[in-house]
Amino acid sequence: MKNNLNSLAKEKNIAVLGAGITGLAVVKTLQKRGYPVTLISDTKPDLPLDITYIKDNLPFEAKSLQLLIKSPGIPPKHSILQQAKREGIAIQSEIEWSRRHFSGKVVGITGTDGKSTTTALVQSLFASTYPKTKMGGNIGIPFCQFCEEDLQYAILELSSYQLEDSQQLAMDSTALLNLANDHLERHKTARNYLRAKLKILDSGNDNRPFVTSIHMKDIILQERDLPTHSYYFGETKGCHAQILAKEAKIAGLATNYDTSQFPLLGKHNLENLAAAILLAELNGVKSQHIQEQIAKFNGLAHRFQIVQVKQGVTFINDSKATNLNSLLAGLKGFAKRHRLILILGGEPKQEPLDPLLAELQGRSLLVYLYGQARNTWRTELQKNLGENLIIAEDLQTVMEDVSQKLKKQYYQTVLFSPGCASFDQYKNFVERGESFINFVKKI
Ligand code: UMA
Ligand code: ADP
Repeated sequence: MKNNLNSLAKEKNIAVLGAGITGLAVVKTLQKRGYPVTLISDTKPDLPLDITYIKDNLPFEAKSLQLLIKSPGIPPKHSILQQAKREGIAIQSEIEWSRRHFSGKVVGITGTDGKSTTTALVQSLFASTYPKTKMGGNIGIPFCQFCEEDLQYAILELSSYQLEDSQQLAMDSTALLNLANDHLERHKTARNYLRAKLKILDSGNDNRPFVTSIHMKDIILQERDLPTHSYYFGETKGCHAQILAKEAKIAGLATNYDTSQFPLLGKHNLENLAAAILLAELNGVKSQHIQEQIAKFNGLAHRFQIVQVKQGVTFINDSKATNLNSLLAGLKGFAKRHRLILILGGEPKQEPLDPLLAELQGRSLLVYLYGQARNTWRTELQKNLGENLIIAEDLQTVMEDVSQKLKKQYYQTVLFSPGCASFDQYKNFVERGESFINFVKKI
């Protein structure tokens, strides 16, 4: 296969903004081809890189800079971005830049919740028909790493941060799973957040398949027309992938799929599966392969992950539930009478608590609240839950108390679904989830 990066010749004078996973991967991709790179970042990478590293200002020869490739975590107000805009330097997100140098087909998946799960599902469905398929993007593998590979498909999880600065992403198939309030600290308004998500579509997408929830139709119409080739999933009759939960089936475009052996719990995961089935069918994945993979998919860690069943109590780690929408999606799967211990806490997002309060109504549960959220959420939760709310400083204190409670009273499930970001006490949701798993092992 012809090397995709040969097309770089025109853009020799390149700078990379951000020295995290993305920035360093772009630097490595460029260096492999012998191109000089300038790395710009507020933090210096702890690596012996043979590069020009600068911090505060674009170099004096900035005018000769042809392209600035930007990492997703760089906010639009960053001084270097502002300066580049003033000087008329082309700015591209790592995703957009990589797309131009990747010759395989690309499936882009976005939404507020379920992106990683759906991306991994799509990857597993595609891989049986198209063995040269890899997943990447926000899931933790920078897309640029695929530029020199001979792949049939790249399945990309795309965050609003990655989409925000993109103009012409040229995705071959796209999915927008759902939308709820999130990342308002970066996008400021829900409208801006929707606009960033819709960057997954560009002028060419009218002729390419777009998959979304039936509930997203009206939301998208607030901002733009629906692409001509739009396909919907949901429970409603007439959806291209109709979820028939009671019959354990999803009626797809080509056939009905049996979901009785699908290992993931919850209605939200059936939505993710329906979206994945549509993307697979629309890209020619064989129905038989889809059916076989449905039973084999084991899900990702920290997303409604069953850690252990101990003496009749199921412990679930849903550490990736970093907002109320994802917490509610999991919680709704339990009947009101289910004896549940729910652990909430962390750094709350700017979201009204009403939907959570409504969902907690009439349930036989015990709720723990720890971390920064105990200051923000305490009063409202206490009004509704009274003595069924227990406040604790951190997860360790919570789990010590849970251990004592389980000796005295019977609960069916302990659900760790914090509904908040982890950053007040942990590095990220992975560290937080692992900490929960370790506490469970000690009980
Ligand atoms: N930096 C600055 N100034 C700033 C901010 C960042 O100089 O104001 C520089 C620093 O050198 C820092 C680097 O940028 O080290 C970090 O870059 P980055 O924040 O873009 O992070 P990466 O390590 O490149 O990881 C990114 C995604 N991170 C974010 O979007 C914040 C990862 O998603 C993604 O897996 C990775 O690219 C590979 O594509 C993480 C994430 O939290 C998991 N995403 C958010 C989410 O899922 O909610 C959107
Ligand atoms: P993302 O990558 O968008 O954060 P994940 O697949 O990692 O999505 O799941 C994050 C959280 O959202 C988990 O708590 C998971 O249980 C929940 N979740 C998964 N799919 C959905 C969905 N379709 N709707 C709402 N919540 C979901």
